Amino acid sequence: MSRLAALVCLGLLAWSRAVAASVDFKLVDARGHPVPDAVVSLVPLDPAAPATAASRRPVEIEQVKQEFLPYVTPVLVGTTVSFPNRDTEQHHVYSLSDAKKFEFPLYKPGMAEKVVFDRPGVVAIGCNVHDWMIAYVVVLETPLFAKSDDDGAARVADVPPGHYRAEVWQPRLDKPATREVTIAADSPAPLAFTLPLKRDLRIHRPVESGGGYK
Ligand SMILES: [Cu+2]
Repeated sequence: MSRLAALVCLGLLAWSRAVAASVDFKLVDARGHPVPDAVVSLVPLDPAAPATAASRRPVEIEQVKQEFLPYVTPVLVGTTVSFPNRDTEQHHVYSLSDAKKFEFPLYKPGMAEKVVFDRPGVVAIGCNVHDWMIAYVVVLETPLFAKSDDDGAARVADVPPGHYRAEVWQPRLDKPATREVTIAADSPAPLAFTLPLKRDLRIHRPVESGGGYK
């Protein structure tokens, strides 16, 4: 590549970074309470959507105090997830989901099997020994995603301007909430969603067991 071409490429790269926007999501339930553990994503609708840096860095879902941590993990399709057992006892980790079926029977402390999530979809993971243990891996085809925090806030960074379908997935939604949005180069207004959540059907564990969740 000539020096001039290289300079032009660098210039274009800097320009595309400069015009990329951060898109904030603000999620509440029907009573106005913030919704954590939701996966938000932006699916490009333009025919020639600009390529974005894909994030396939390795991800962990550990077992600690007879819980999976984290509860919800969004990943780009093709990501490897390891499942380290950092507990003092054996688990039996499994998924029956279409997007990825797997099973680690007799899963002893110190083991750390890996799974490549190579198909899009939601994968529910359980433990045959401890019925309350549950985790979700949300496998996405777009690298533009984030997970909401305790304030119901999620930020997707480095979004090239364009036309997108904004999607929100949460374990207590019957189906993802979606909306078409146009992202401009300047700071867009936050995308506010009111989510019709179902009851939380997770099994609540006694506090003295040391586990549980809010
Ligand atoms: Cu278990």
